[in-house]
Amino acid sequence: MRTQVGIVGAGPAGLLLSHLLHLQGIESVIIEARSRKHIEERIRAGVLEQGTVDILTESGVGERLKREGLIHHGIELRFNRRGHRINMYELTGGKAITIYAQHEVVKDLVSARLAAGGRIVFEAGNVSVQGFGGSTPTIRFQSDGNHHELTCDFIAGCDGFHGVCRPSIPASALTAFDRTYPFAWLGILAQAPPSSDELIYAYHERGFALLSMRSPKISRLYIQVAPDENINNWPDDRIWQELHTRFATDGGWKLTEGPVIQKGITGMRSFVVEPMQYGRLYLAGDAAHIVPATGAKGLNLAVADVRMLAQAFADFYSSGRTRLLEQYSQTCLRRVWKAQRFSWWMTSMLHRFDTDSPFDQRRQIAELDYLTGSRAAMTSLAENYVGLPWD
Ligand code: RFL
Ligand code: PHB
Repeated sequence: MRTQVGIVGAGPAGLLLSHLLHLQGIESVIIEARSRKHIEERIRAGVLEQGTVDILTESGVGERLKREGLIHHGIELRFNRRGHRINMYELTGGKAITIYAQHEVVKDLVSARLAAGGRIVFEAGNVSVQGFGGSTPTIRFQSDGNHHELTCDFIAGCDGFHGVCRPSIPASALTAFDRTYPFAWLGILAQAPPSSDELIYAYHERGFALLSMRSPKISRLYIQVAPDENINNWPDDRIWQELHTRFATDGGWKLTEGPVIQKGITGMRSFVVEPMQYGRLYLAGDAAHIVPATGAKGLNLAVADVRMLAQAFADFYSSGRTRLLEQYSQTCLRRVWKAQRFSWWMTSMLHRFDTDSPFDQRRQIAELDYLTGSRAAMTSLAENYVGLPWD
């Protein structure tokens, strides 16, 4: 088998890259370890930056997003039992975020690729990448009980944080930057109408809590828990009780409960590998970097990477120029590090750290108090949250 760009992983990064390449007349094949059902049901992110919405729309996969996505102009920060709205729309000159689940983006992209005759190999076994240090990049995998070899001009490693592409690069060629946080998030999906029209990020002495949503009927809620927490210690009643406590206001705000339809625990980590390229292997999305979820940046960074990568491949195939490919890593990393900084800052400001002294806790409250009272500070949060301009 042969193609121009071999893509490992059918997450948002791999699927969107394949779609954008197709629009430029460039052929690709996606090799995915899991089933179509699995990737289309995996509960993950929900916040799309304005630029992410724009690229999905402009590339022709935004029809359902436009119909079903919930546009939000603001978010709320809640602390000391009071809410403070940040009007992002006004502060950024008319930018917003859209709530639309990541697995819906994945469904839209899978169906667009298949409708256009795109090739996605699902449930591929023993995927490995070779030859990218020289001129014959190859992806080997098993499918339907047979061994296959896909030769390509380039490989795009879009296989997420636990994929095979990054570890296949000689360790001496990469530098990793890593930070783990001393807490995790316990997240639920509940069949309950969202108790607020907009997202609420809450700082509380018992820990952070977040109210988000997926539709007018489904709430998505998170609480900060210990990093090694066992989900079996959290029956639904205990989760609701904790949510009521952390979101409580003096104004008597009410949290609506409903049946919990999914729950899970997610670790919080910052990670970047540099450079995001080795020979003819290009890393994109979570394969190259992950952020703690507080800034809602992971999916959006994956989209920003493949937007750049698709442009660089298009330039190479149309003109033979390699300049954009050579600059790919450097260009992406500037945005990646700004998103890392923002995600780290939101995480540090809003969570309780066991090691914090009473001084640190007073400082956190002062930071929230300053932020919600200063137009300059709110503008800084808003422009990062809706997404910084493309380079
Ligand atoms: P993905 O989505 O992990 O896709 C990688 C794909 O590669 C496949 N794969 C392999 N395929 C072949 N061979 C192998 N050896 C393979 N190993 C893995 C996997 O099966 C998978 O299909 O990476 P991608 O495309 O880079 O996308 C990144 C995003 O998924 C991620 O950054 C976000 O979900 C992070 N995130 C959020 N991001 C946001 O922008 N906004 C949010 O609101 C937000 N909330 C979240 C989040 C992540 C969360 N979790 C569960 C980690 C909330 C949560 C709870
Ligand atoms: C979500 O809706 O899953 C979500 C929203 C905002 C975040 C993280 C996750 O910061």
